Amino acid sequence: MRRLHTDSLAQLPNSVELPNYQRETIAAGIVHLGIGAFHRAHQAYYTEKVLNQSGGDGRKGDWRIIAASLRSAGVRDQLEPQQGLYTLIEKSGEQQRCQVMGAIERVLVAPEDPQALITTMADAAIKVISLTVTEKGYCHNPASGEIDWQHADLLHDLAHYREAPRTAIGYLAAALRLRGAARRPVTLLSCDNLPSNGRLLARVLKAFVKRVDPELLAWIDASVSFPCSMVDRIVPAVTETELQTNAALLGLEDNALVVTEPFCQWVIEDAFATQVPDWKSAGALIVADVEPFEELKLRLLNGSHSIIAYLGYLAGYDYVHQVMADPLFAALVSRYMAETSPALSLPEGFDVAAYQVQLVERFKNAALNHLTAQIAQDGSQKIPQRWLATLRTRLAEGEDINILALAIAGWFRYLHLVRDSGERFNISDPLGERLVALAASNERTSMVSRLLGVKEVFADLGQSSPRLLEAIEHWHQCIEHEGVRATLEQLLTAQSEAPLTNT
Ligand code: CS2
Repeated sequence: MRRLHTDSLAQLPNSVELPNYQRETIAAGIVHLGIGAFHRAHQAYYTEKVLNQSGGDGRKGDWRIIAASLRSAGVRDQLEPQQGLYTLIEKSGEQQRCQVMGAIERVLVAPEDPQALITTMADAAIKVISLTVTEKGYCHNPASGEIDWQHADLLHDLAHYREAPRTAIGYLAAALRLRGAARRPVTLLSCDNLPSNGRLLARVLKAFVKRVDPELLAWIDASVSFPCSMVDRIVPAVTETELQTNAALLGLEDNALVVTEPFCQWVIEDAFATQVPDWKSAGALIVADVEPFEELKLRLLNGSHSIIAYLGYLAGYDYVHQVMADPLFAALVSRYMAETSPALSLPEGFDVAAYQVQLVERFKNAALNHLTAQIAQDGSQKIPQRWLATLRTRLAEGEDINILALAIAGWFRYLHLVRDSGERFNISDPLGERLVALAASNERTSMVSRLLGVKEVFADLGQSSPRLLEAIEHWHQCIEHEGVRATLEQLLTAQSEAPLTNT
């Protein structure tokens, strides 16, 4: 079978949309760090829309993307033989829409040639450097949002960031050093699921620069902006089977395709130090304050996702839509959302009830094979912003905390690396080794208080609330002895009769 390539585009079925601009006439204006599936289905998708509007005459500007991978050569090796082209496949039920994307000009693999990436990031043509490096890529303490000086790669970068950094922070510091010397302002745009992601990036990066190059700080303050942004699109990792099925559908082999849902949202803070693509015309919302949107999305969408992931995975469900097809879990998710919503500071005029209904529909999308195990990764980096702010508010107001205690109990149970069926598994989390050891240890303090004592996740929450400790212990024991489904039955029946406000 032929590979997707400029020369093979004509072979695609007519229903597949193609770039309508001359790719080679449009230059790059963006460097993106973290070329995973999410970027290809989100920011690249908005940028592709802008490029398609240019109709080939470049009137929308030189906004193609030079993407970088900070670790492996995988995506470069998939995209390079395809000249950066890949297919975006939107799926919902039986519906599907396919579009070939041309926005990515090329992919750099950072460890192969760190200097090539640093000089590209510093190039005058580049106006925006954006990031999807996942939560752990910010080298911060998840509970406090401050830089983590224990981070091994960051310590490496303190000494070597000019020649061969390892972290996104090191690369940005090296590029800003060159940009500062040449007086080239830049917009640094975080697209990761973190609260006030732009401010977090600014805080960590400036703390690093303060140690390595303090004179640069004044220039950064004057010439670099860090807009916050809320990003939303469900993009499961693509499987080998999916590559094969879609190849049959397209009639071409495409090793870099991405499968996603039709829904897509991007809300960006209006804080640009440079020109940026006209993403607004592509549907992005440019607002003065992104925080209400971030909070809403992190706590309702991502918070539900994490509950679905840990409890669903333990109960034996591999995919999100399977979890949602189980009425007990659907009831749990709706209870979680109902308890999360009151503490939100919503964007003005926002219909949160409609948003919740839409989320449930998105989670039920059976055309997406979204693995619970994928969402369950990196829990230590995700849980603080997804569950704990709501938990703090509910504790302070004396509200029922059983759903959130159950969620945390589910995570703690997950750290025992065994599903309800007895099947064993491994986890992926930067704090994984320590967490698993704490979960397994025979020390006399209870397992729950040991895990609640992990400050990077819970800060002082463990010490401050005996009520929380008790509730987590209760639900953890239920899960351990009776399994997740029986536990849910107990919780949801008890709650519909009389809320267990005192546990
Ligand atoms: C998910 C997110 O893997 C996860 O942790 O919750 O990737 C989620 O699918 C996206 O944020 C949706 O916008």
